[in-house]
Amino acid sequence: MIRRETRLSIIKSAAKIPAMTTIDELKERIGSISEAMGKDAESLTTPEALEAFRIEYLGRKGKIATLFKTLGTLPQEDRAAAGKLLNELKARANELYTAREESLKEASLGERLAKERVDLTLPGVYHPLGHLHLLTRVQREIEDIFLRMGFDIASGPEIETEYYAFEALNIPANHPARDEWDTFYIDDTRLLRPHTSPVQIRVMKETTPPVRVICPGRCYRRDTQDATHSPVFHQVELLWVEEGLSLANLKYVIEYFVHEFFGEGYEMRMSGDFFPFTEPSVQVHMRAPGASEWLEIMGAGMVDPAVLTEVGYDPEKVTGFAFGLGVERMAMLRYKIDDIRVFLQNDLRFITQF
Ligand code: FA5
Repeated sequence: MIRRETRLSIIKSAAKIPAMTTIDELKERIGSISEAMGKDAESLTTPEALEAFRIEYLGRKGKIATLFKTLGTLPQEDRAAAGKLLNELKARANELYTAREESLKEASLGERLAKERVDLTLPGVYHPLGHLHLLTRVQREIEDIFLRMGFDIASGPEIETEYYAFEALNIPANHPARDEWDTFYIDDTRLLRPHTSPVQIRVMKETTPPVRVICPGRCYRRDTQDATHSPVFHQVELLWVEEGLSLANLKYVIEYFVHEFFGEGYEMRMSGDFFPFTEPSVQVHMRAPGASEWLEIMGAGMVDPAVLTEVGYDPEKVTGFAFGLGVERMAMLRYKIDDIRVFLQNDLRFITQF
């Protein structure tokens, strides 16, 4: 029973193998397959056709595999030569297949590139980069100089009470000095601060000497707007309270700071002034190289004993000095800006220069 089945299957498979009795017949067959294969390969323009080619020639049941099966029907002495010929045929089929596969890949890539082509001559999309306003930069630069000198930075509210803005600074209600600053009230007792000096009071009330601090911030005044005055401007307040400080220390700090900020070539002039909260009081003017005009940059002085007493310090033990510096004025001198109004006008032609 088993034998019969085995025989049957042999007969079946033998029927599929083309009978090949001589190597010449095999050569002829190889020749015609090779020729057909070359022609077929030329018309392979789609991945489907390529796959059909692979199955027809290189597949497990393909033409070449079928020829390999005939090897057994050849005389023993021809088999080696026939095997070699068949291997060459198979190698050629593989070559044709790979070459067409490559060129199809290239073609589809080319098609995609053509479709997705980027036109480099089109104008790009412009994303402008912003930067800090000149005043912010100048203020930070001033802060950095004092941080290096060992000062801390403090801040206070822009809406201030009369007590901190005036009374604690030795400016009672009927003092003539109020006229200059008595402005922009929110209600009966609160106003937009006209200077940063109230922050001195807040700091001193919260700490004990030694105090070494700067207080940068925005200020508001009723000043008529002109080339050097703006109703909104910035100051940096400085306060140093400790035992044994004198006007000479104040002068040194100002000179050192001015030199750090401006470098060489700027002239500085100090002259007497009056502030109810300092005694003696001075004002400082600067002149840019080659300029004829002097510009006031700050008011300064030794902290008045009445102010030290008000915050609970003993004026017999400690002394101190303070100044209020105009940030816009510093920027104007450094960058030769002759009108303060440009800082607030938001004109990009000005802003982007820095
Ligand atoms: C004061 O404001 C005092 N608080 C300064 C001070 C502090 C003195 C501590 C003593 C001790 P004055 O009003 O002079 O002072 O202003 C100081 C600086 O602020 C001026 O030198 C100027 O640079 C700037 N400033 C004042 N008003 C304006 C304004 N309207 N526009 C631009 N800058 C101004």
